[in-house]
Amino acid sequence: MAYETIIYEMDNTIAIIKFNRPKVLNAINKKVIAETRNALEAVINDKSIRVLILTGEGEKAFIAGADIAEMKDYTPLEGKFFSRQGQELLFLIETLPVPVIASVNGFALGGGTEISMACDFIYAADSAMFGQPEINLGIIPGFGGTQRLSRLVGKSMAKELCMTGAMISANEAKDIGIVNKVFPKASLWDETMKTARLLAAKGKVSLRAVKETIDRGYDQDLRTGCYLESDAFGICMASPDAREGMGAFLEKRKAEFKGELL
Ligand code: CO8
Repeated sequence: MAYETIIYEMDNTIAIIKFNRPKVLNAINKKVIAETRNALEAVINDKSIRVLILTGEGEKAFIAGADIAEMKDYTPLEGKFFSRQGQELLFLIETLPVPVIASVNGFALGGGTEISMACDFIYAADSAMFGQPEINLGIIPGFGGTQRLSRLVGKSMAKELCMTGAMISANEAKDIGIVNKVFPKASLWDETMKTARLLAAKGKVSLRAVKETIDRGYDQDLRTGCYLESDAFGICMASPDAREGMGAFLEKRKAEFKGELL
C-alpha cells in the first residue's frame, strides 16, 4: 500500500517505518495514526519480519509531537478520541510480536517522546532532543506520556518534565533511563541496523517471550512476575528453537533459529 505520511520499507527481515512529514518535523495527525496502524498490521501479518525500526525522515526530527495546527480546533470529544486513538496505536507498538527499536534521529517531543517510549528500547543521535512540552500549549501529554514516563524515570522526574515542559538532550535522556544508547548522528542508522540484524538472528519465540514477560511482569509483584516467566520458559521449550539453540551449543556450531510464533 502507498502511504502519504509514512514510508514503510524492508531491509531483508527488518521492517522500517519512517515518519514522513519533514516540513512539519513529522508532526502526527490523524492520517499518520491511521497509516501507521495499517503498517503495523502489515508487520504482524508478514511472518518473514523479525524486527521493526521506527525513525523519522529528514535531518531534524523523529517526531515533534502531535500536529498542533490540526489539534487546535478540536472539541473536547475530538481531543479525547484523538488521545485514545494515539494510545491504542502505542499499545499496538508495545505488544507487537517482534522487537521494536526507536532510532531517534532528532526532535522527539510530546507524542514523539511518547511513541519512542512505547518501543522496546531507544537509540538516539547525540543531537536528538526529548521532552513533554504540552504544558506550554495549555494541555498535557495524551498518548500515554504521563504513565509511561513515570514508569520509566519515576514519579518526581516525570512530574518535573511534564510540569516544566523542558527539552532534554539525548545524553540527559540516557542518564535518566529513557534512552539506551546515544551515537553521533552520522552513525545512528548503522548502529541501529547492527542491533536490528543481531536481533533478527535470534529465535522469534524466545524474543517474544522476553518482551512479553518483562512487559507483563513489570507492574506485578515479583512472585507473579516470576510465574509469568516460568510459563514463558515452558513455551520456549516447546519451540524447535530451544532444541536448535542448545543442540548447536553442544555441537559447537552457530544456531539457526527457524521457530515460528504460531
Ligand atoms: N505541529 C505542527 N507543526 C509543527 C510542529 C507540531 N508539533 N512542530 C513543528 N512544526 C512546524 C512549524 O510550525 C514549522 O512550520 P512552518 O515552516 O510552516 O513555520 C516547521 O514545523 C518547522 O518548525 P520550526 O520552524 O518551529 O523549527 P525550529 O527548529 O525553530 O524549532 C521545535 C523546532 C523546537 C521542535 C519547534 O518546532 C517546536 O517547539 N515544535 C512544537 C513541539 C511541541 O510542542 N510538541 C508537542 C505537541 S502536543 C503533543 O504532542 C501531544 C500528544 C498527545 C496529543 C493527544 C491529545 C489530543
